This record gives sequence, C-alpha cells and structure tokens, in this order.
Amino acid sequence: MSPHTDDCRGAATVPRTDAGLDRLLLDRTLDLAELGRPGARPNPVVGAVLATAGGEVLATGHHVRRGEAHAERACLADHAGDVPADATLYVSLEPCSHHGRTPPCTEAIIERGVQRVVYASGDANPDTAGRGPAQLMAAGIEVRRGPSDIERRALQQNAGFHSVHLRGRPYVTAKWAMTPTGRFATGDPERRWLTGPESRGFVHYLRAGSGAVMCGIGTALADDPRLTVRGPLAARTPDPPMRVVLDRELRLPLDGGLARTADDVPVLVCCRYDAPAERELALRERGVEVWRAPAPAPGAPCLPAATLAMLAARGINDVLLEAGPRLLDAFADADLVDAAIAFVAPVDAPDDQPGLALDHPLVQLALAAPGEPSGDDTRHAAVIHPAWAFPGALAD
Ligand code: AOF
Ligand code: ZN
Repeated sequence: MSPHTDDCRGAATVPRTDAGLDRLLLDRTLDLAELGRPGARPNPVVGAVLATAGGEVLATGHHVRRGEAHAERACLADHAGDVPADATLYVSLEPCSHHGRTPPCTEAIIERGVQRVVYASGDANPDTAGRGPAQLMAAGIEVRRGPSDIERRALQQNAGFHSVHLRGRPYVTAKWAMTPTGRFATGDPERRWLTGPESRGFVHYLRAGSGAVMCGIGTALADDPRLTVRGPLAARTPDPPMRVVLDRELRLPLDGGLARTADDVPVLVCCRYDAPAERELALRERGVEVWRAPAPAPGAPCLPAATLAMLAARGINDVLLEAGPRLLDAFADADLVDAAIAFVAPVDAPDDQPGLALDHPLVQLALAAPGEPSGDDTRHAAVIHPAWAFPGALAD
C-alpha cells in the first residue's frame, strides 16, 4: 500500500542530509540534469547518480526527452548487476510515484532493491508531489532531502516547471540589448544588431530552453524578427519554442518574417477580445493562430497576465520575453518579469532612440547583477523572483 500524504509538499517529513559525499553527488545530479535541456521540455530536467557509500559512481542518467525514461530509470538501466546494499540513488528531483507518459520511478527503485535515496528538491506536480518519497519510506528505504542551498538551486533549475504548478503561469525571463545609456537601437539602418555574435548565440540558447519566445507588436513591426532557434542548437531542439506576439489590434503584417514562417514554427498572436475579425481570418489563412483575451472586466488580469495564464494551460513553462521598452515596462509594472538578462553593447546611440531610462527598476535590477563578458558586450543576468520563493516551493 502506498501511503498518501495530504500535504502537497509532503516532503517536509523527510529529514535532510548535509554529508559531504551526499552534497557532492547531488551537485553532480544537477549538472547531469542540464544535459536534458532543451529536449525534456515541458518536463523538468532531472539527473541521477547511483553510487556506493565509498563514493564510487556506479551509474548516471538524466531525463533526455518527454515520454522517455525518467532520470532514475535511465540511471538504474545504466547499472547492469545487482544494486549493492550500501548504494545510494541520488536524484535532483524527488522520484515520481504516478503513471504519466512513463511508469512511476518509485516502482523501479523498489524493484531494483535500492536501499537509500537522496533527492535535491520536491516536485510541484500535484499528481505526484510528496508521494514518491512517502512510498519509498513505506517500502523501508532510507530517504533524505539535500541541504537547503542545493534544494534552492534545484528548484531554480526547473523554475518554469515549478512556476506553472505553483503560480499558474510560466517563468518569464526578459532579455534585451542596450547601449550604455539604455538605448535599444542606434537609428542606423545599416546596424541591425547592437550586440555581437557571442551574445546573439547566447540568445539562441535561451530561446531553445523556452517553451515560447514572446514579443510585442511594436518589435514585430520595427524589427521584423523571426524569433526562431538557429545555429548549432537548432538540431538539438526537438520542439522549437512557439512564437507569441502580443498584438491587441491584430496588426501583424501578413508578409512579415513571423507570419510567413508560421507553417514551420507555430506563431500565436494574442489580441483584445474585440480585435478585427477580418484580420483574424487573414492571419489564420497564413497559418497563424489567434487567441482573443476575455473581455475586460473589473479585476480581470491585463493582457500580458491573461496571456501567461493561457500559455501555462498549454504546457508552456518558460517564456523568453524579447520585447521593446514599452512592453518590458508593462511586464515590469505588472510584476511579471521573473528574471532579466541585459546585454550592454559598447555602442553609441542618440538620446532620441527608444530605450529604458537607466533608473528604470528593471534596468536597475539587471545592472545590479555582476557583468559577464560576452564578446565585446557585457551580459547581466538577474533573478528577480527565484523559484524557491514561490509559495509552497520549499519543503519547509
Ligand atoms: C522523476 N524523474 O526524471 C522526471 C520526473 O509523463 P511522465 O511520465 O514523463 O511524467 C512527467 C512528470 O514526472 C513531470 O510532470 C514531473 O512531475 C515528473 N518528472 N520525475 O521522478 C524524472 N522528469
Ligand atoms: Zn519518475
């Protein structure tokens, strides 16, 4: 019998370990988990290590792709013989107990005779949250949670996944490029990009890890972006992120880069409830999907918030917001930006170019993060709403 806990985060009853070897090997599971990005989407990235009490690593595994083996099963499959009695299975996420696209990991763990399991963070999915560890303990297996600093890192590693389950909306990372004075463009038609190739390559990595890449109609009209994953990562991105345009009045050009490629990579345009019907028809003929927000009502969410809730319901965990200053400001104003990545390019631009003031709260938050060199540019990455701060994310 598997005991069920009423507490969705039932893991609070699982004691923590702070042993050096446990820390080291949990760390390893977090590294292994990253190998599952971007293929695992919308599942969490998860890594697992099977090791003896002396620290000999017997097997490793990670969740490669949605619908395929979970990290625990991949790891146990990597170890041919009996599991030694002193072995521990380390996992970056609590083992699941439910039948989803794959069978429960707890079954495999119990069947293979694993005697000790250590995991880094809980799983916010209500289909399984807390139940896996409870099942393992009921089967006589010693179960431990990792130390809270590792738990926080593991939660952040799957921020979008936890965000959808705990907040009902995707994790939003805003990305923009600006001059040292906060301008987003130079006004020079010959200069399409502010940033250099290293920064632009990094953006493709960010896109590949996101379920959706979003911009506003202002950016779509001004820059005619494609918002696709290009370069070496494209081949490793089995489900390219959906392109989402916030376009209240359905002004997206039918012959622009987005609409023209809608048959290759989905484009979803989000508009007001009363946007022109003939524009919707024309966009649909191009293969563009149109989503109308509900009619405004007192207390109803703004278009960005309503769009995010809709995207979460469609299985989008992470949104990369590649917006211009106006939409960025609107998202920041509604407190909808969870992380900010600003590329500062060493380029001059006249003050009349669009941008954000250097004392804008979003710019301040981004620039407060340490700068990393990115070719000739500097990249600032700030976490504004860490996943461990979501209500109910931490086990205690
Ligand atoms: C684990 N280990 O490696 C992952 C887990 O549809 P399924 O069967 O793939 O189940 C997906 C759910 O399982 C996902 O929403 C999350 O709760 C959990 N993911 N669990 O024990 C793993 N990827
Ligand atoms: Zn599982």
